[in-house]
Amino acid sequence: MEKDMLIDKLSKFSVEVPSWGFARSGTRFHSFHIPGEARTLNEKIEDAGIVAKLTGAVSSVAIHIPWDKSDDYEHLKKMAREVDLKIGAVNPNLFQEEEYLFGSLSNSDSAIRRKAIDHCLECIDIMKKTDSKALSLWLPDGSNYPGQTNMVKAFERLIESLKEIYIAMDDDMLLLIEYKFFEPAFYHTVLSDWGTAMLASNKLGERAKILVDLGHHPQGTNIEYIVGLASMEGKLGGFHFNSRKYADDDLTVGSMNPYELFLIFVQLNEFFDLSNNEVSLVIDQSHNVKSKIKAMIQSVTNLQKTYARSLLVDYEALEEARNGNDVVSAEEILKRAFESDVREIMSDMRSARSLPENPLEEFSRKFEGKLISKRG
Ligand SMILES: [Mn+2]
Repeated sequence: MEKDMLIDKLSKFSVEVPSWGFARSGTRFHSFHIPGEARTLNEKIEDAGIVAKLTGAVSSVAIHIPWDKSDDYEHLKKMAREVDLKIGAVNPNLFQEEEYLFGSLSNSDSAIRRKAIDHCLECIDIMKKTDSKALSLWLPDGSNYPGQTNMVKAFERLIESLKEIYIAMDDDMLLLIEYKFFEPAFYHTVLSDWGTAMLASNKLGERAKILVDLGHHPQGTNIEYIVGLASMEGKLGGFHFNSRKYADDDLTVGSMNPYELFLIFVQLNEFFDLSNNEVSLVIDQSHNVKSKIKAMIQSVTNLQKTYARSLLVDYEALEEARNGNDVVSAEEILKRAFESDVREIMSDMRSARSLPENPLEEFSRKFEGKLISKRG
């Protein structure tokens, strides 16, 4: 690809950041205070705005209800607009109420299913008020012991619940169905893998698609293959980008497995123009030990660099090598792009757009001290 075109595509590339990535969060053990972290919804939007301003590659911020519930969504939209952001996906929270001990949308108790459905309907109402176009659903439902739940009936109850939610959505809204193979349930999870998520989305309709979270698969899963097949079916709705070594670690994007991330981008480029926002690319991470904003800047810039490297792949030559069963050439074509130094391209893209040369340093210099002294 010509350098000008590469810079143009990289300039248009943007991702969505999660409001929850800026606030206190942690593991099941303890949530530690990180100096300068956001305490309110306003501060989360402010922080997303800082990452957007420094990287030039954030278009929207995802919210979680009820964590980000507001009594004035016009004000929320306005706050986002002031930092050049839109409200992205609305995420219902179906895992923090006492009643959900034995599940939410798939619970055998119809009154509890009703409560969970109503919560999702409330989220759709918030989407209408904030111009959000995606309801991003992750379901904790499952069981811990064999025999505890009739697994097939639980899936059927989930579909019945989802149908009511799907019908309530506008024609230009998407339902993104996330899956995860275990946790919080340890024996079975209702939406455990891309097969169950795809089955659910097929039963609902075209506006229901699957969402791939990089931390939600068993070790060794070939995620890029899932991405390819879901794309082929027109069912790839979006991503939750993060990184992991063991399970759902929610680490900074690209920190553990940069080659896997690159291969996912290569697969995406074969179906989409990512500079055109054709797929919802959302970061989903939470940090115990890093500055929240710095971690987010790292993730955004790692995604930009990975995207740049993936554009350097010679896709025609790759296809030719594949067709000729030239295994070594095919692999070398990928490796050559992956090992490319994209610092100069990044630097040219930033200077063309008057962005800081080093977003992390700029944050330390201009923002970090002020935020810590204001927020503690
Ligand atoms: Mn996720």
